[in-house]
Amino acid sequence: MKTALITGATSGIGAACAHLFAAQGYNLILVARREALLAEAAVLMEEKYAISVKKICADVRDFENLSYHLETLPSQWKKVNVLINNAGLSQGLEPIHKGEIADWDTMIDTNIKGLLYATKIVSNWMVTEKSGHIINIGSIAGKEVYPNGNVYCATKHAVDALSTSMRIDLLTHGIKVTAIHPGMVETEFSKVRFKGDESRARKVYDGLEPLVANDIAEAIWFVVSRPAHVNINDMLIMPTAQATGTIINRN
Ligand code: NDP
Ligand code: 8X3
Repeated sequence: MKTALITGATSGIGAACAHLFAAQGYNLILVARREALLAEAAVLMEEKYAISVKKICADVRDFENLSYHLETLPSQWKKVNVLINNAGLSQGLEPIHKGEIADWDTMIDTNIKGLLYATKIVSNWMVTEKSGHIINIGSIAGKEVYPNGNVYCATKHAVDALSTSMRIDLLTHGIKVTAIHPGMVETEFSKVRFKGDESRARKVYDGLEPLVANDIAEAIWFVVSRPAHVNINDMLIMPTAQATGTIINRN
């Protein structure tokens, strides 16, 4: 049986990937901070799909803790076939001179450093196995910048750059690296960006049909299920109603 490690598995794109990979018979290592949601997902998936789940209740920003949890897994769990670096968030949407330092730190620490921490640990295991596939969740915000997106866009541009770097560094180790860049996906993303302001979050999707998390999970599954000699480097996936980060056809 194959194993996928998914960061940010308690909601949105990560949760949808967990379901889809479980349905394909993968055992799962699920990483996130909300313990109750992790436990609920693990029970549901083990019962529904007859697979095994390891829950890692950890913050990807804390390398020591993440490393402790992952490195103390039984050795059979370290044969990870697919790493989905999905944990990430935006905090705030303000012009640069009004941005909150705490928000910037959270985004940089989660979206860049957290992704690097999980990659450092798991890519070492993949190098030992001489195989593996790393999927990094970037964004349209990693391909272009939009007003007030500043630091979030910068973190996703970093994910784009790191994906290419990883592909180069891991080339001779038989490890594939793919960056998936979604446009607007209706998840908890906007609620988190606007710090629980649900009505502001809902307005983001007013008058258009956004992507849903499963659209992205299905694209990831397509990427992962290609033959061994095929790698999809990069995928930009948008709602039909969204042409660029800012040009949106609203009813
Ligand atoms: P959600 O808010 O629905 O999910 C984010 C997930 O990340 C949650 O499971 C959350 O779990 C986890 N997470 C956040 N911070 C941490 C942390 N420090 N440590 C561990 N886990 C963490 O958002 P999405 O599903 O939309 O976002 C997933 C990824 O997709 C992100 O990288 C985001 O930037 C990217 N993206 C989203 C788009 C969108 O429009 N929604 C578009 C383009 C990219 P918990 O709180 O339990 O830790
Ligand atoms: C999330 C998509 O355009 O809201 O990465 O930044 S966007």
